[in-house]
Amino acid sequence: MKLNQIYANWQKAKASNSKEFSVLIDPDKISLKDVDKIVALAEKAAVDSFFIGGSLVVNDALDEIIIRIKKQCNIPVVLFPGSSRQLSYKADGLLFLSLISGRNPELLIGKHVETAPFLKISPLEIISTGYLLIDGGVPTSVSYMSNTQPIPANKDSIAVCTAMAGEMLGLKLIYMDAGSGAAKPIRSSMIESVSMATDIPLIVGGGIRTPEKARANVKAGADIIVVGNAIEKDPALILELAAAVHEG
Ligand code: 1GP
Repeated sequence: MKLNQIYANWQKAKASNSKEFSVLIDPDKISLKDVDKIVALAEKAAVDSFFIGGSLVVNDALDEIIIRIKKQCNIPVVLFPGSSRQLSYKADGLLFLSLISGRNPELLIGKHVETAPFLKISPLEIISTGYLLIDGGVPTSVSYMSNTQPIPANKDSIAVCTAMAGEMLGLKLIYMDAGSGAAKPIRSSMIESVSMATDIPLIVGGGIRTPEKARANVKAGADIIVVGNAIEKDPALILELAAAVHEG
């Protein structure tokens, strides 16, 4: 288990109010050729990290994709696992997600107990993360697969109390997600309320398609913006999205 390098950088970035942009790669939706294209654009755009994961991940390309990325650049690769089987020692870190918006004990602690011995001996940096699923207007794979209800999009106070509880429990990050391909990304007012109520880094993703929304999110207090779907459709968007986030 590696100690604290990725997380320390996120804390440092938060302290200096510099905003980060992360590209989400779903191993089920990308070919190795597309990986090359995305890595080249990510280097050009000074992308801060890659998140790798998906709700299912039915193919076995996880290791191969990470090796391919790492051969071409030094951008950190962080696992964002949709299930406890999405584990690769080739990555740099892993978001150890607790689905605190839901009430499914398996995703609050059960899977963590099962995977703890493997993670303990792994070379990965393990980053405990309070994961909040927010209603994005359409039923998402995450809510179906996790058998949990998302927090209603307009209930800022529920998101705030959930994030505060996560921080008090000692989780190191909050990840607010409307789910991949959400029709409606998370509203800025909810991001602002959660950001004001907590001191740990705040990741926001789900349905972000434009530089304007990415910029609005960082202005509202998000520290790291994650985009997957829109980049799968148009990889060149990486440049505009990263610039919008970095300008903050
Ligand atoms: C999903 O937050 C991520 O878990 C990114 O969402 O694919 O909609 O950008 P998109």
